[in-house]
Amino acid sequence: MNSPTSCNICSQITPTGRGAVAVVSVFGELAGATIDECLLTPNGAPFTSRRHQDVAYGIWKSTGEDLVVSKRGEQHFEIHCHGGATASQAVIHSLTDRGFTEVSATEFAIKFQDFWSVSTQLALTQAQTSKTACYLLRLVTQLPKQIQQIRDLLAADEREIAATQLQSMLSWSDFGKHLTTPRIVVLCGQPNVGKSSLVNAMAGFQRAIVHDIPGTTRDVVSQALAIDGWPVTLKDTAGIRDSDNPIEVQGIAQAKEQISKADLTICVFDVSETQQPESAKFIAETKPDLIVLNKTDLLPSSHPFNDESTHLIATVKTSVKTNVGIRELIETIGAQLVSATPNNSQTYPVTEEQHKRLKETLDCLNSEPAAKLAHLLNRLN
Ligand SMILES: Nc1nc2c(ncn2[C@@H]2O[C@H](COP(=O)(O)OP(=O)(O)OP(=O)(O)O)[C@@H](O)[C@H]2O)c(=O)[nH]1
Ligand SMILES: [Mg+2]
Repeated sequence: MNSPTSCNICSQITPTGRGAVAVVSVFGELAGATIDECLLTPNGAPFTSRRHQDVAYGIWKSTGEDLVVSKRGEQHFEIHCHGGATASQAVIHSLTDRGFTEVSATEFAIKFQDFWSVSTQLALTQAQTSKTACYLLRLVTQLPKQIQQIRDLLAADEREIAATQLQSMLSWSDFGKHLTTPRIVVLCGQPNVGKSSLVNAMAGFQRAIVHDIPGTTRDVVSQALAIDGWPVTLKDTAGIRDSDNPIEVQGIAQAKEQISKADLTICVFDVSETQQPESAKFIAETKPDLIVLNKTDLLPSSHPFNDESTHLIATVKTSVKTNVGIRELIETIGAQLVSATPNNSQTYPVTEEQHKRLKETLDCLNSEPAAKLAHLLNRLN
């Protein structure tokens, strides 16, 4: 645990917005005296005379607000107010009036814990599904332990073992990043093939406008959803074709940009319309990870993709109209997005900064076999 230096800081450590309780944490050499000055306890005795970890009810004199104060350490207190911004902000104002500096919850936490614990806890607060929260919750304790183990290995001059462990952690960086950052799935294709209809079918509501006029979608339409518990941003794009319409041309340019940034690109075709040579050209240009042959209700018994240009690409047949193949499509996307998961003892970075620190340590180990220990440990701090 880091020992905090002399300073007077306060922070709301619960999330902003509505909640049952808002907690303001206070630290510093002025903390005790300020709490005693501002808090009226039921028997009038100063709160700081209490023991470590004691909890007491009181009234915050300047606001008349009922609250509960707990003593976390000689210079560290927590003030539990009514939820919402008003009560906690009033407490923070009376603290800043008395010389405290308001800091973010992360800055406050980093005074007491190391970077690895704080940044992983912060990532946990950003989890969007219970599945990703489970992975992150395990890392809150295991990642700092693993970092300590690597520090110990370096101190014992076991550099090769440390490098192997760093390498193994970094091999899961992309998985770790996507525990909080949704993967991007882009649907592209020629106009009118049913891209927006498929987005709506997967989202479960009418997110995008659907129409039988080709060129309906212009802007990129994004929809957040969870596929097999993994956070995903689904992007519906403008149908790609040669066009003189300047607005459509912009939409098509945006569609191509989205394809270049996607984690998974899905090319949608209308089985009843597609000409094989055109489709092959389109596939060669967009290089999809998955092909969807939509509108099978119009042409149920055949499809035009039994050629060499597509046989290596996974294909799902759908009909939005008759609700066929949508579940299979969702399952195939999930399987393609996350083909492997780490075992329970594997640790890995979950933020860009964590990745950077591990990578720099490994690079240093590989490029400077005689690097000084302090130099290596600095990178892991
Ligand atoms: N028969 C049938 N019609 C469908 C199916 N899926 C979509 N459609 C219809 O096809 C038309 C075009 O659908 P959209 O979802 O707007 O197509 P899009 O690919 O988004 O079109 P653009 O935005 O113009 O690129 C609409 O009339 C839909 O109702 C399907 O599986 N079967
Ligand atoms: Mg559309």
